[in-house]
Amino acid sequence: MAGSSDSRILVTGALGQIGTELVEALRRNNGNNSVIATDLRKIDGHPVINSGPFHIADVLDKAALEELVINNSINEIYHLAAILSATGEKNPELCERVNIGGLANVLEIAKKHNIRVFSPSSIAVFGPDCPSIAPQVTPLNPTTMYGRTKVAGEEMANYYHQIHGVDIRGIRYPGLISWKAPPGGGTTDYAVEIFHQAIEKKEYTCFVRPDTMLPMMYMDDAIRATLELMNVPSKCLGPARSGYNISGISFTAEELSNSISERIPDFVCNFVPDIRQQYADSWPNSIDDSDARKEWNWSPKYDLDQLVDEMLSNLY
Ligand code: NAD
Ligand code: AKB
Repeated sequence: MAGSSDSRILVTGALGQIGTELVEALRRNNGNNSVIATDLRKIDGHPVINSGPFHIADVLDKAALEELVINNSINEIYHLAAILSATGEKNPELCERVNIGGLANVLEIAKKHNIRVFSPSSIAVFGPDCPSIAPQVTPLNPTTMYGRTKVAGEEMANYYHQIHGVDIRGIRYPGLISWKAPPGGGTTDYAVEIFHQAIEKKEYTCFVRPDTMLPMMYMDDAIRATLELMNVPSKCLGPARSGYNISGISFTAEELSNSISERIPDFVCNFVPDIRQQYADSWPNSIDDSDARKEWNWSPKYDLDQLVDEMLSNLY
């Protein structure tokens, strides 16, 4: 179980937006040396590298990943390495290779060494035919390569669970908003960039229209959801186990900008949509998370005002 003294954890993509905070939480709960952080890149002085074991590892190098698993007696993997939506549309071949190939390697290693896996999905699994409040079960017809890899990832995870008994779990994270690490090339990045620019320049050019409404979540809620899901007994989880809908807050880009202006009165936000508008338009406005609430008691804590207060007070 996550949080138990015998957890030996490996995190892929550990220097990214989520990994930076998830590794911190996992090390707090399990001890620094029980959490082996890995990433394709190294960032000097990064808190993940300074606070415990770190190795460079490409998730496409299955042999190297397996060696790390064996040498460190790993029994749990948090597989965060991925190419996100906007970067993925610039390089769909890389997106497909990393997101599907990396997960395939992790699943094979998990099967062979009896490892529990957390593998994130995304609201990007939904497409334009999804109702504006996305149900847990609905046709998944994403327009982006990233979304397609996430649908495939959920299906691969279900297969390894059903056929090979691998204990794998996942969450369809909304757009995540945080201040400790920058976002890694997604469509929802505007909701983080706006805070940095509001503080540094009092001006931001937002790449989606003011009326763009997307499901979002403060990082503290996402980390708590991840740990809570991994701590639930496997028998409590239903067919959504590889990609639970979880809901945080939905707001338009204009509502976010107005909320910042209430706290920084001379802040000006301009709206100049680019290609990322199309990806945003293909995603739902909000999320029905009743399965997660019922099966593992999921409930978000942060509303828009709390999120904006937290972001500004931590970035100032
Ligand atoms: P990120 O881009 O910030 O971090 C991903 C990390 O993976 C980076 O540090 C990168 O160096 C690493 N990486 C890329 N290719 C690699 C490879 N071949 N081998 C090893 N490492 C590699 O992403 P994130 O926001 O931390 O997202 C983590 C996971 O959560 C991803 O699966 C993503 O799809 C999912 N997710 C994130 C969000 C969000 O808003 N941040 C929302 C939904 C889902
Ligand atoms: C992205 O915008 O690509 C990510 C996501 C919602 O998966 N933040």
